[in-house]
Amino acid sequence: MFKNVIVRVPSQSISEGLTSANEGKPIYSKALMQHENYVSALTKTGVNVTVLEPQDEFPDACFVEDVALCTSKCVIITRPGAETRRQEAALPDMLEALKKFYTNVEYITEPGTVEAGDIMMVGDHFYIGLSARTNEAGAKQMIEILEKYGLSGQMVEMDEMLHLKTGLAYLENNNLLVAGEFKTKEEFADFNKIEIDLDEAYGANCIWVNDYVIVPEGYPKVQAKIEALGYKVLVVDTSEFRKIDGGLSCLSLRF
Ligand code: CIR
Repeated sequence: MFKNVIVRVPSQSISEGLTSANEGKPIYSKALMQHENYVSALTKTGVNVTVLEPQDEFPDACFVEDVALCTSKCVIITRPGAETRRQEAALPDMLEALKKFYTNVEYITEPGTVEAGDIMMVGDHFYIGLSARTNEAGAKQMIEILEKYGLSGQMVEMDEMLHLKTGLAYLENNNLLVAGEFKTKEEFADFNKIEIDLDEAYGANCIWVNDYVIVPEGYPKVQAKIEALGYKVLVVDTSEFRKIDGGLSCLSLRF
């Protein structure tokens, strides 16, 4: 079960966020409303939500998932691979918030780069995607830190997606949503795989929070598959975050 969540309110500069999508710029007022709805959905799952202030200097800073890996034993502050995002991991309000919950604070250091959107937690084991943002040096450091605390990790090669969790979501009870390149990966062969069709691939970025699954609005096939597994579903519109390659998981740290 998760007790705590940290989010950051989007800033007006969100229109300048990094993107590979061709869907136009996020509309700030809409992004703010969608973020509020996201926080309301999280609150329904019973977690305490810490809400950090927007950071206009960092257009992608609302995607807090990338700057830290929160485990049951320690928090690991990452070193984002995207240069425009690197300093997000050092923002004082984030460090202060994390230190309220964690006494063990570790750091990824140069030449390592990691964005924690590339890391999927399954119990005490962590799958680490090697992406354009997370390199092998960073993944190695991450695994060493995890092992120091009795946890474990393994690397996963990736070719297509921005982040590992762009195309994977672990819903507990061995259930794993898989899209695109992850459908055939050997590493995930023993999971109960729920395959997501290409036309709803974005919908694979759901989050499990305390027996609820939060699903993005507009992906009816994904939603139906999750409901069929017996989960309580909460739906949140993420259209403005999608325009800059962001989704439900990226918008929070859950621990
Ligand atoms: C970026 O390119 O870094 C942001 N525009 C989107 C980050 C999404 N984060 C995630 O998937 N964990």
